Amino acid sequence: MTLRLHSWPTPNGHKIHILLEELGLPYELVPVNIGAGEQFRPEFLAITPNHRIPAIEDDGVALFESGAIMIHLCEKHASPLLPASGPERALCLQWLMFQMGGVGPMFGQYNHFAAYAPEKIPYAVERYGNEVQRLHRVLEKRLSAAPYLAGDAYTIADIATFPWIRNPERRGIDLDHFPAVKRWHDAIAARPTVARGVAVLAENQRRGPMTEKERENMFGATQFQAR
Ligand SMILES: N[C@@H](CCC(=O)N[C@@H](CS)C(=O)NCC(=O)O)C(=O)O
Repeated sequence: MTLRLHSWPTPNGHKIHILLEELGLPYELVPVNIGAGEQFRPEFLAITPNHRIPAIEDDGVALFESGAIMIHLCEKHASPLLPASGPERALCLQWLMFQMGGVGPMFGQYNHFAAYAPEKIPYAVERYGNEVQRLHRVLEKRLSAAPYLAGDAYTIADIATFPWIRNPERRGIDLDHFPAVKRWHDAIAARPTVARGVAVLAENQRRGPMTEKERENMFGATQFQAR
């Protein structure tokens, strides 16, 4: 049965678009327009009660959370993008969790308060802006010591983190101040598989200010309705 991927062109979606290109796996793409509220459709809620992309259906298994999806796909296809054992695997999972628990949520909150919040709350912008800077410094330290996050090899830890480092200007980051992160970013961006991954659904990428309807779906009562 063909793998089905429910996704949209956001950093969390791009992780899986890139991984599937790296694995060379065919898949059926089901776009979920999160600005239009398609994440609340019953058929999507049946796959993920968390109503967020990405999610997959694979051989009768429905999975959400991009990190779990990446681990599942690499284990199923015996991919070295998740080292099979030993310290390489532990380090890969460590940096994957650093992305899932740190980079993603903190950068997301920064975007929200800097770009989308209806009122400017300086404390929130400053707090998450500081976290964005701090997390870049952690990455800089690691990538000054090793070519990739888990060590010598490119892994899903890099794939998960890369989409959050693209477009650094959106987070007030100048990668010239983080030369090791820049070297790592440029090496990953040059991979044809990555270029193909970030091109998936690119024509739907949101540009310009949010409409009232998008704002309502993402941040309003619709988002927080009990389901
Ligand atoms: N921890 C989740 C985060 C997923 C997530 O936040 N997805 C966003 C797009 S990047 C989404 O679907 N948002 C829809 C909404 O907030 O309703 C993962 O890594 O899969």
